[in-house]
Amino acid sequence: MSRLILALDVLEREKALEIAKKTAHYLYAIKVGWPLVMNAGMGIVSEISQFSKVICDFKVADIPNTTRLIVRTTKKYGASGIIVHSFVGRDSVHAAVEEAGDMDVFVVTEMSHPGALDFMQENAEKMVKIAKEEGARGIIAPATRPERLRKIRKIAGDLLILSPGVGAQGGKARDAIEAGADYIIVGRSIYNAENPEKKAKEIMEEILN
Ligand code: OMP
Repeated sequence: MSRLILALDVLEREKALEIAKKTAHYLYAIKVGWPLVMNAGMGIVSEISQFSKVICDFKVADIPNTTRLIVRTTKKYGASGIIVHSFVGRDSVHAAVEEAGDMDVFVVTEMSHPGALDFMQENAEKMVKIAKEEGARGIIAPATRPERLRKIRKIAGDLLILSPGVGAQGGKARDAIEAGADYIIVGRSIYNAENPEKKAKEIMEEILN
């Protein structure tokens, strides 16, 4: 099975559907976030869900009640997973997992961009602990810092690790897999490629085993 997740951060519904349909058979899932949903509406989640798992990257960072409402709505549109922040605290992650039921919850830990060093890195291990103890399905951890990924893998237990930052942000898919990532998240390198289908196939094969 593929270990590649496409971050479908394009702004037009038609383009999104075209790329999604051409690449889906090389992917584990398609990640849809604010850029696409704000332009195409939540209906795009249901449309893509007809032929692929959809993980909604809403990076929810709110009080438990608002978190519940967002998670419930995301589920209603057919998503198979949702990404939430953990820096807001354990109670919000707890609410997300409880409300999600059989939908997967992925918790952001240390992010892939340089700004993650300002606040997130020093708290990453606490965030992993919260994700684990609250029963999340997995976490997000950086492909741009394989040494951090390795450390996070050691404490993550059964949590799946989804790792963004490959390609446009400088990370290497193979390095992230070797450091313990279960799935690689790739956006621009695929959707901006001249042939997104070919690019998805290449990366899928690179991280197959
Ligand atoms: P590219 O940099 O274009 O490959 O896209 C990466 C995707 O992963 C984007 O959708 C980001 O919003 C997302 N992402 C990160 O890049 N870094 C993180 O730490 C977390 C995420 C995420 O939660 O998916």
